[in-house]
Amino acid sequence: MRWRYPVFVCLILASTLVAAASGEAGVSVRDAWIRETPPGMTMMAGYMELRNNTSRPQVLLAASSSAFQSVMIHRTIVKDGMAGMAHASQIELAPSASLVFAPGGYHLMLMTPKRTLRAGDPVVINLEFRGGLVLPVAFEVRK
Ligand SMILES: [Cu+2]
Repeated sequence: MRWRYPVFVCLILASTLVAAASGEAGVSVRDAWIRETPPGMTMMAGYMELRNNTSRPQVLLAASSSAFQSVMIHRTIVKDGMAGMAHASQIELAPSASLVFAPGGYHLMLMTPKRTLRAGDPVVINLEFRGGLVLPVAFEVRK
């Protein structure tokens, strides 16, 4: 099990780099996680807190990840007592505003994982903003 240590150090370095990159980009992400599902499930959900550190609006247009066949931005909506999900084509973050993606609200719908993801696994999801900014964010799978 000696090989585990260098791998672990690399992961810490990788997440530090991702954090540094998001600071420069003007949009930062905190508490990014994916809810673990039983193996074989074709859909998972990702959550995070987005913050716009700039003085202009930032618009999230799309997300993608090599770990999933596709990623969509969704919002859970309750209508007539029934919960459903709607695709959000874009999300505008006002200057200095934060937005929380959480169960029951906005989430990243992660379709068809390419491998089984277990608690503790790191997954990178790229957030794509208007203007061409692409922010790679390290999500952690949690129970
Ligand atoms: Cu959804």
